[in-house]
Amino acid sequence: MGLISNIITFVKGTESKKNIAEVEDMLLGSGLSPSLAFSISKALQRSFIGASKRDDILRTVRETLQPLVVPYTLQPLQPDTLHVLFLLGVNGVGKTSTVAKIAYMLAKNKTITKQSMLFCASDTFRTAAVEQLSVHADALDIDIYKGTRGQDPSAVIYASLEHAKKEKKTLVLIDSAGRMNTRKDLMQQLEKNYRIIQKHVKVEELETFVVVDGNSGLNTINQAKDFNTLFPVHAMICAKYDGGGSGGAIPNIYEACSIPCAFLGTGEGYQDLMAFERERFLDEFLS
Ligand SMILES: Nc1nc2c(ncn2[C@@H]2O[C@H](COP(=O)(O)OP(=O)(O)O)[C@@H](O)[C@H]2O)c(=O)[nH]1
Ligand SMILES: [Mg+2]
Repeated sequence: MGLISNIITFVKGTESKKNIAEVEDMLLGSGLSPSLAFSISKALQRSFIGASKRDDILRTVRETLQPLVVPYTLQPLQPDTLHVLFLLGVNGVGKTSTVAKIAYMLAKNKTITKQSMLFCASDTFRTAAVEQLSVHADALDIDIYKGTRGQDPSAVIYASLEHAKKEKKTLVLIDSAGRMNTRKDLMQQLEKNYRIIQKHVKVEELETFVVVDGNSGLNTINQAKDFNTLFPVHAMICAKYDGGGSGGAIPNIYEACSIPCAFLGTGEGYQDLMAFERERFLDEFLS
């Protein structure tokens, strides 16, 4: 049974505190943060406890979530202006795959040609990571700038941006090394990466994305918050949305730090990336 059907069963014809607690548990069980679960159950309590109409309850929950479900659209690219997409996130969330998927989508939409893009493999901590992006670059026929193992990621980023300018590229997609958001030293390195990028492109030509694994529960809130304290994060990308998680990370993160959502990852193929859409997401979340 879906979230709303469950709530309705409990809300029907009662005002008991016990049932409110159960509604909150259901909201928590659907992946929402405790503070969001609390505000939604409060909204239900104010309006509809005692009422049993499915549509009324659905509307209340939807209206409470709606302002926290915010789509983000990529900035338009200008010819002859270098633009950078910088992807961040903890290990294994889906950064490298998402770099490839974004490039695939942009080329397919004819937003930009493959020749005008460059991948930057700045995850020099693991040889396999550079290798992984190289495989995508070959498969998609997109140029790649690679660091060597153990090289300072900032140096790799610097060199890749110089290279991009020389080669008259329009878009550089930077795959960063997976960072534990709790490791201060590693996070400082990311901040250095950011400063290097800013030396090459104007502030409006840099977009930063935190990639989260949609199945990681409430951990994603702190991940997004921590990255967002280093420098402004423009949007999140919720990878592995196909993995059975509810997508609760999306309103949770927006509530915690006002980061909207650009894309959903929906599988392992290049085509498995969707622009994030509010109403469609709410339909799925509440079904
Ligand atoms: N099912 C599914 N798997 C994904 C998705 N995005 C990434 N993956 C897989 O998750 C694993 C880790 O992804 P990777 O891009 O290497 O993560 P990174 O460590 O953040 O760079 C790989 O096996 C990917 O194929 C997604 O949206 N759905
Ligand atoms: Mg990676």
